[in-house]
This record gives sequence, C-alpha cells and structure tokens, in this order.
Amino acid sequence: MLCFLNGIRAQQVTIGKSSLVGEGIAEFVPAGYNPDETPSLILKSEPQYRKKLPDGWKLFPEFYSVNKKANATLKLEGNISLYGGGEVTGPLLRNGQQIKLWNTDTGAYSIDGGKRLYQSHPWVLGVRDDGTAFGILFDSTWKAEMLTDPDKIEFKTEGALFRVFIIDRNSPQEVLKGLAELTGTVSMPARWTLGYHQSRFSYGTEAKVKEIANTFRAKNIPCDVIWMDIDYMDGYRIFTFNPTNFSNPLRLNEYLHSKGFKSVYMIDPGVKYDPGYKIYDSGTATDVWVKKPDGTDFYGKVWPGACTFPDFTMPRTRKWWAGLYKDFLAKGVDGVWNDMNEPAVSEIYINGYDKTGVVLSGDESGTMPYNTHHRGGGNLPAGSHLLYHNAYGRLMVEASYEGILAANPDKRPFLLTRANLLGGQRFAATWTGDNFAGEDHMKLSVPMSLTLGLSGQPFSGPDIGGFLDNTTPDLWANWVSFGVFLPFTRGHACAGTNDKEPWAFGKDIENTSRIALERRYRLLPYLYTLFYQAAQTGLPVMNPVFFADTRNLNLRKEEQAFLLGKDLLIVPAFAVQPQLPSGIWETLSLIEGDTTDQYQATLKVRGGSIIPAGKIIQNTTENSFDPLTLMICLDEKGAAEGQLYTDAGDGWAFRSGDYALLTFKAQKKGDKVEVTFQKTGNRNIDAEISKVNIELLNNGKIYHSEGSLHGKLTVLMR
Ligand code: NBV
Repeated sequence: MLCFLNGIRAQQVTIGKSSLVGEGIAEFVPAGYNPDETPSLILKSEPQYRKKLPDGWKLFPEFYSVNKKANATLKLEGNISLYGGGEVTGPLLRNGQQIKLWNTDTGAYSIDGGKRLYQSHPWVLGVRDDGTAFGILFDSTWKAEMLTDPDKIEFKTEGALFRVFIIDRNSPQEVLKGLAELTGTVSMPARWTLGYHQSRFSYGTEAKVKEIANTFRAKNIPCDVIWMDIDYMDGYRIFTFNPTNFSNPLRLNEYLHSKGFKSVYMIDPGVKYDPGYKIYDSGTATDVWVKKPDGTDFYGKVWPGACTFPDFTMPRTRKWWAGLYKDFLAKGVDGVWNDMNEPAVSEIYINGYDKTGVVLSGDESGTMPYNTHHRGGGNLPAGSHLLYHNAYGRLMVEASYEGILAANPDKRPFLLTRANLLGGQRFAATWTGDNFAGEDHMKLSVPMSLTLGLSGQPFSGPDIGGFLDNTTPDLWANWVSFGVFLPFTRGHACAGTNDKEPWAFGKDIENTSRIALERRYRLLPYLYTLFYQAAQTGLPVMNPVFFADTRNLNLRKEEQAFLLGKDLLIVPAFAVQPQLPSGIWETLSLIEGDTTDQYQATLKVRGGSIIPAGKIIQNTTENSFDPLTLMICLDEKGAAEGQLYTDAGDGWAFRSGDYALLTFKAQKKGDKVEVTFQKTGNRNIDAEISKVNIELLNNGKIYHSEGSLHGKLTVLMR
C-alpha cells in the first residue's frame, strides 16, 4: 500500500507473521523479510517457542519501505515516558529525542544528545502513567536513526526489512527482564572487577606502573586494577610488548599480583601492515582481513599507521582472533580492553605502502567506507559495511571473550569495550568513552550509565575525573565521590593532561578520595549480590530513581540521584533539588567522616531493606566479611528483607553449587528486632563470615548489636 511517511512516499509493508515468543513478548516479521539481508546479531538465540499472539494484544508495529529502505514505527497512545537507546547523551527521559545509530569515535561529545557515540542500542523502553511498561527492539544492525517522539517511536534504517520484538509487561523492571530473555545477561563478573580501577593513557614504563601500584598501598587507598593503555605495545602492534619499557610483562604482572592488583591491557582491532610482524603474517596467511569491493585488502590508518582489519563476520577470523589471546594472557594479563572498535579509522589507503591516505567525509569519515566488504560465514551472510559497521565491536568482543575464556577456562573473562551493540553485554563491560573534564560531563555520567542499564548493559561507568583536558581538584573530588557508586569505577586520563590519581590533588582531596573508595569497598558484598542478580535476571545494577515508585510521575525525569539496586539511594553532592521517592529512607554512614565531607554523596537506605556490607579492605584478595554488617531499615510494618550472594569470587564452581545465597529477614517484635535467614547453595561460609554486626537505622538513630550466622541475630531498639 502506498502512503506518505513524514511527507515522503512510502510503501506500507504488511506484517507477514506475528507470534508470542515469551511471556508478554511478541515477534513481528514483515512480509518479505529475508534474514540473509538483515541477519540477527542482537538476540542471544532464536526464541525457543512460538505461539499465537493472544487476543487483546495491543502493541503492533507498522512496517514501511521508503526508497527500498526499511522503517518500523510504533504509534503511542496516552502519556508515555520513554527511555533507553543505549549509549546516548542528553536527558534520561528521552521523549522528543533523535539519535543516529552509527558507532562513532566522538571525543568530548556534546552533552545535549546531538552526536553519535560508540555503540548502538536499537531499543526503547516506554513507561505508562500507571507504571506498566513496554519495550521495543528493532532487530537490525543497518545504519539507522531512531526517533522517540511523543506520539511515536520510529526506526528508520538504510537497509533491508527487519524483525521487531515488543515486550508488554506490568513494570519497567519486568520489561527489562524480558529484554534479557531475548538478548541475554551480563556474565557473572569476577569480584576483582568491582573494585577500583586506575588507568591512564599511558603509564609508560614498568617502573611507573609499579610506582602507581605502590602508592595506592602506601597511602592505604583501596584499588584492585592497574590498566595498560597503548604505549605498552611495541610500536602499537597489538599482542606485543615494548622491548624497552615493558620488557618483561610476566615479571610486572607477577609483581602486581603479589601486591593484590590485577592488570588490564588494551587490544585494538587494527593490525599494523607490517610484513614480518607475526600477527599481520598469521592474519594474512589465514585470510582474515576486511576487503575492499574489488576483493583486495582494506587499509586504514590508526595508531600504528597503515593497518588491516580482521573481518569478524567470518567464523574463521573469530577463531584466529580468539587464539591470539593464549600467549598474551600467559604473561599474567588478567583482563582485556578493546578500544577503537567502531572501528575508528582516520584515513584510508589504496595499499599498505601509501604515505598519504584519503580522509572520507560525512558519516563515512572516521571509519570504513560503506561499501567495504565483509565476507560473513556460518549464520552470517556476506554484506557491506553499512550492514555490519554497528556490529563490528560486538563481533570483536565475542571473539575476544571466547579467546580469553579458552586461554583461562577456570577464570571469568573480564573485557571492556568501547564499541558494542544491544545484547553485547553478554561479552563485555563498557565505559562511556572520551568524556571531558568538565562539570557538565560529570553530571552527564549519571544519565549515561542509567540509560545503558535500561538498555541491557548493567556494567558501565565513565572515565572518572574526565578523560580530555586537565581536571581540577574540585571536579575530581565531586566526581569520585559519586563515581564510586557506578557499576564500573575507573579513573582514566588522556595523554598530556594532569595527573589524575586519587592523591594527585592534594591532601584534602586525597582524603576525600579515600573515604569515597572505602565506601565502595564496604559495599562490595551488596554490589556483588547486585551483579549476581543482574546476571540472573537482566535487572540493572544502577537504577533510575523512578524504579522506587513507578507510579510517581515526579520521579520520571530524575537523573542526578540514582539507585544502586533497589535499596540504596545515592544523591551526589552536586544534585540540586533532586526528586526523591517518598516513604522511609534512612541516611547511611559507612566510613567515619563520610557524612561531613562536603563532596561525598548522601546515601539513603530504603525502609524494608537489609544491606549487606563488609569491612574496609585494600583490594578484593582480602576477606571482605569479617565482620559482615547488616544495615537494616524497617518498613512501616517493622519488617525488612535483603540478600547476600557470595562465592569463590572467580571461576565457575558457583554454577555447580559452590555459592551461598543468604536471604535475610528482619521483624520487629516489641522493642526487639529478630533477624533470620535462609541459605541456598553448598558453599560453606563459616570461615569467611565468623562475626555479624547489625546496624539498625531508625529515625536517624542507629541501634547496634553483634552475633554470628550460627547464633541468634537480634537487636534491641532501646
Ligand atoms: O588508547 C588511547 C585512547 C584511550 O586512552 C581512550 O580511553 C580511548 O577512548 N584511545 C581512545 C585512543 C584515542 C585517544 C585520543
């Protein structure tokens, strides 16, 4: 049927097939859809069952073809709050926004939502006034634009027809669980990845890395991970080490391990065009490179100069790439950082020997031309860069994840990626790229990480302090003080900027940083439990305030304050008149001085909850739990509940029962509060948790008591 769409002649495409593929999850397939033109790279697997759509199903997309380019639209009725879209700038509440889905290396991005960023999440969450919610997933990686208008959600691609999935459930949390049923969840991270990470572009020598590590320990500032940016490599050749400055990486990593640190090293996709360089030669011999339309190798400029690029659409390439990690990780490397994988390409060359390249314009600039050829294989058809660009980082991290896992099968892979696609949380955590050392970017880091969480990616955070430009002491102090409550907590800095370690800003700010980091470390038992829940259910770790009361419309825009899990409210010091949920919320102190330090965020515990906290530790190789503290805040009925999940902290034994999940319940009887718990899992935690402290927060007062998991846990409110 011919019609007009946004004033342009369009062909309406009928829905060829619709079915129910999960509880409240519908799949819509347009007539003429061809998976060889739009393969699915977002779903974890094809839905297991398909049933008839129930009578009364309300949300139907409309499909169009505009000049042979596919479009899907969902008309909206009533007042709907829109969220999602993944890695975006601009507000948390996304009504009236427009984004381009074209993964782009955009440093110092504008804060108002105008520019493209590094990832693509073709997903929108809608919340109705009554708190019920729906979500729409556009299953396409073609270059696209997504509009979240007040009256419609529109997804306009530059490619072929695609499927749409719509989830309609009774709360936004339930919709996010549905998204996880389709796209999977984060894989349970190792405990050390939840500690503080210290990075810089770059700590340039082995001696400098050791100095940084030692300063953390000397100053008693908790930290778990030191990061190696590109300068550890030999001339930016991936999977190599600089023979002078990082001559013995195994020695360095063993040194870091002996001090309770882990190490993460960067690996970019561009392989230096350098016959004689092992990786270039083996990639060439295996025939893995992305091709130009004429079938010859594509060359583009990145850090090492002219590079070839692995074509991750080919199973052969992913296998080859995965295999490269074995020797690399054998040097004691604990985690991997995949950068520049949009892919970022600054110039293109006719051949690898060129001295001058061509700089492309428009959306092709900064990456490969649209017609660059990807060969595909397995379930993936051959296709153009216009189809596969947005999946490049996602396919790369799948291969990296597999390689890291194969190299160290007894450890949980840790991978951080800059580019990714909806669903890519299964393989890698993320950070919000090259932000700027300014107050606006600091504030933006809250809605950015919240929105990623509402788009399936729970494990994210910004470069604390700001990557580009110098950071002032005041900015650092403000940023680190709430940044420690973001799921991924890493300080990072660009080359040429000032030092940005917690001690770099003078004694007072060092103290502020220590308090903030000690607060995070005390909360590790809670955080680890939240990640366990995220891995189980797909619920975010960091949540918008409106999750506390989905019917309170005043909370829908709140993007300064946020929730950690559902029980802890974080109000950053910069927040001006934040909209907070009503009900019982008690102020929580975790560290001496944390409620008087001007920079620290205010923490509030929800009435009805029990938060498990540990003691201050310097890194996660230390026992967090002795004592375990239960922070209890009763609801109106004098009851509270909370969970603690613990396991070996790494490895997979938890999958066969070596874990402990404790569900605590507190009930007030007279002036006595009794705490009981139930345990599932086979892990014996007696040695780890020999003592339990109780802190009951009530009307600004704290009631203390002590006990153990084997005795009675009670606290008197007098
Ligand atoms: O590898 C250097 C940087 C890195 O520090 C940063 O975090 C990435 O987002 N990388 C980009 C390359 C370009 C920096 C200007």
